[in-house]
Amino acid sequence: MGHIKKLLVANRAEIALRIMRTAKEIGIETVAVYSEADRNAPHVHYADQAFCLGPAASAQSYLLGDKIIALCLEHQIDAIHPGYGFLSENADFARKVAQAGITFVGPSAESMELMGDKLSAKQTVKQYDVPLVPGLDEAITDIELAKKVANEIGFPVLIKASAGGGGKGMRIVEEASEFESQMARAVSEAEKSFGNGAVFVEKFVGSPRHVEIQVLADHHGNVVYLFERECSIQRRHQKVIEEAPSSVLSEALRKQMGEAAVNVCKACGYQNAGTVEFLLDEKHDFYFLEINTRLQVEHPVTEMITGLDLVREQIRVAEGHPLSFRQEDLRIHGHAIEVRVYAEDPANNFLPNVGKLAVYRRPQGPGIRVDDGYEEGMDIPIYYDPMIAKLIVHAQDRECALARMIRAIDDFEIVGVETTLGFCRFVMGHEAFVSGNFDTHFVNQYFQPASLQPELAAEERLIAGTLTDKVLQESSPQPSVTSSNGRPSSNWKRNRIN
Ligand code: MV4
Repeated sequence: MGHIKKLLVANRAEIALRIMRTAKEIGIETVAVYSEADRNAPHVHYADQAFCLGPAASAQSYLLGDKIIALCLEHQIDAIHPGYGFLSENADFARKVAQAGITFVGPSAESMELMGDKLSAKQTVKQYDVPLVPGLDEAITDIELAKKVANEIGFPVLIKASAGGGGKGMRIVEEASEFESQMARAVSEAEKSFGNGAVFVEKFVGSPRHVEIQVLADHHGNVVYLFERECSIQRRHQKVIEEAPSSVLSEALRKQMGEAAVNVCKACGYQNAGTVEFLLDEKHDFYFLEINTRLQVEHPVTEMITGLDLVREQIRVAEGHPLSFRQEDLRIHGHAIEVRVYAEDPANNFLPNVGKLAVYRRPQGPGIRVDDGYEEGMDIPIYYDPMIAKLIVHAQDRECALARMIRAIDDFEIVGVETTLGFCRFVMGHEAFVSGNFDTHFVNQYFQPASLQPELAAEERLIAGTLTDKVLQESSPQPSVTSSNGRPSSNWKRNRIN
């Protein structure tokens, strides 16, 4: 706590840059850390000072908490921002940072621990009137009792690992006869993956939406919610598209969910920025799932609709300032959508497709924000998450935001690696997404690799345009490269000209 003069960002790529930009704006000196693979990365050049942590592998670089703390002590660095991933949700690291007298820009080790365990999280929030999925909030020890509960709530049920989260360690049980065998598998998986075999049982919510609430809590007991993000468009628990606000929340439901999220924070003594995840079912009943005790990848959509800088708020809270606004001061302004641009091949089961960014041109113009960590000519390293960029748009309403996102995707030129841009373009044009009528099954339900080639159909409809196109091509020949949106870039432009 106390004024921060020099901040180390224990992360890389876009989020490291994102955090350092705000730090510079508020007059804080910035320190980068990097691995040998990131020697020439933009986040290293951008910082006032930079230190190499070690070889490329995360375990030998970005995960070396003790080395990072030692650097802080040696170089008069008074705070650490962990970003997301890496050390961001490691309670032991947060504790050691605090014990070394360094400010951790995030929640306390205690609330991380309490909420990291799903059973203790459920037990913690249930006294605060937070709706929970029907089921047990204790580890199953008596299998007969667990079966009785499962029969009461009705099949299918879900067995979840208490130490799991983010979709890890879940098993669906369709009928009573499978209960024991699925339970045995769940326990052994949980022991193997987390070193903790505790599992519990919940009603299976079949077609949920994933709606999460951004919260901000200071060290003086003030907690506010910064509204919701709709994150149902995901693939194997990896979000691909996020938006704010959700097109299905009424004002009343938004307030209910927001207040439930605030109660989750109060229950665990939460401080700093956090995200409370809920499942929202078809009847629009909502259930608390977990709290993510970090700044999230998708935080920009919340920044766009609230006008706040979440990193600035995080730093101010960590310095001990009270929040400078109340719940009543907050309003939703317009609509924001984010798509994640990964170096993955959507035509090939989203396999990582790392390589050199031979061409890299960002879209520009009103209401467009690109958070990225690479430049043209750079290699995307194989060692880390293959996200290249986040493309965020903001507009007056959802329809305008959608149109703006389509324009921005079309203007984004990436050559050299396959990316998820074409997939995102497909989602933006899909009737279910456009209407807002979708859930977490969207990708499995609607996406096939063939969805990436709509220009075949478009071409037939655009016979009239072919002549114009010929003229265009003759007067200014276009290279016939395939851009990352999965379509020949010349076709892409032709479709837009017509
Ligand atoms: C569930 C569920 C259905 N019923 N719990 C996946 C991530 C983890 N945070 C919890 N998850 C789920 N929990 C009950 N009782 C369905 C999911 C789920 C899911 C949740 C949010 C976003 C995407 C998802 C994809 C598959 C399953």
